[in-house]
Amino acid sequence: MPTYIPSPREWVREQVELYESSGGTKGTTLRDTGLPVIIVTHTGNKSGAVRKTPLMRVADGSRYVLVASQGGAPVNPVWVHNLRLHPNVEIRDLTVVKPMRAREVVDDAERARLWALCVAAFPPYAEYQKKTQRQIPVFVAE
Ligand code: F42
Repeated sequence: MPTYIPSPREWVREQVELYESSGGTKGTTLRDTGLPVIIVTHTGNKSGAVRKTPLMRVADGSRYVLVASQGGAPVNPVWVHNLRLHPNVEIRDLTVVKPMRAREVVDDAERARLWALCVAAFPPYAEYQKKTQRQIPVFVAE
């Protein structure tokens, strides 16, 4: 079993810890927004370690849309590289945990349709995209 390496960011690490230790009944929203969060468990592209990343919950039917916004930072979050190399992930949505496969969305029309869902679920994504030069990567977990 590869080791789990928690996020170096304290608030992220603590959210994962609370979400998982409560079996998906606590720590399931983003701070004071009250908007739902999922936990994506994936594999480090260099370390091979288990990584856990909370993301906003954007549902498209039974699929999830994963948005690599990182608050509109200039560079992609590291988990983008992890998902590109190791697409098999596990997604926790509250009490339900499912193995899924993440695929980066490259088709413009598909991305446009999904982006509208993302912004509807979490309006700040639109601001984050304006803030950064990069096109924010979007994945579908299915
Ligand atoms: N981030 C988003 O991008 N989108 C969201 O919708 C989002 C929502 C959200 C909700 C709640 C919450 O608590 C956090 C939320 N975040 C959201 C933040 C998100 O959880 C991540 O912290 C953020 O996207 C940054 O991702 P990151 O993968 O860059 O994480 C950093 C902090 C990190 O963990 N870095 C590690 C480190 O040690 O510096 C590296 C982890 C890693 O994967 N390492 C690789 C490996 O092989 O293990 C190798 C490193 C390399 O260089 O390739």
